[in-house]
Amino acid sequence: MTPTITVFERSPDRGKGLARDMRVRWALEEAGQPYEVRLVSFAAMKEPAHRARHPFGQIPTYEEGDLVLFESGAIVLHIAERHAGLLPENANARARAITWMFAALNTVEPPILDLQTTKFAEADKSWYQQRLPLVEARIRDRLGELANRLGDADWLDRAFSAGDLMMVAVLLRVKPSGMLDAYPNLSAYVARGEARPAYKRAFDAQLALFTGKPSTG
Ligand code: GTB
Repeated sequence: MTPTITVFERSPDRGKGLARDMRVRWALEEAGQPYEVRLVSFAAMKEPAHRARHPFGQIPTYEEGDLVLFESGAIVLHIAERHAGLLPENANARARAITWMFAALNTVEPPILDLQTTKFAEADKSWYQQRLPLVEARIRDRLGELANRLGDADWLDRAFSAGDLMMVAVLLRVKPSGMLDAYPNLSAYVARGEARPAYKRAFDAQLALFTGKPSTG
């Protein structure tokens, strides 16, 4: 059964792939699974019909027959568990890949989100200039630790997995700030993710909503 995902009708990033449907699209592309897209406006997201899919009135969601999921991490894990290509067969390696998914979402993404909140919602506050370097320092701590662990490896635990997909998706959110540039191995890691054909297909599909040009993937 072809799943349907919800995405922004008009993403504020104008198709730069920063909204969280991108990670779901990428996982579906890695798994070779076709999908349908339902576009939702900011207003429609808060209506009962969408809240039945997503209690917090957000995107992305995932519908497959009777199954309705929200939370990008849960959706990517669902896809990875049901299709080959995103989780290793070996039980311990699989558990480690899932650990990296959680690390991306629970340890690396929160300070990155904090920076975005600080810049977009707190820039007019009297304490903004004091707070900004503290938030940036917390990101640098995490990036430094992650860079040390990755070293000169291509991926976090040998072969590419859903753990890398999620980590690259999270790091892409900090890339526009320029903070990644201080960690050449992380920049190269993100570039490896972006170079994957499945990533490119997912990126082109979401960008096509802005350009009006159909994606060619
Ligand atoms: N924990 C949830 C998940 O991982 O699925 C978080 C979902 C979430 O934050 N969704 C956002 C949303 O629906 C879109 S991704 N926001 C609308 C609302 O809350 O009313 C966050 C996002 C939005 C826009 C950009 N951008 O334009 O660059 C990047 C990321």
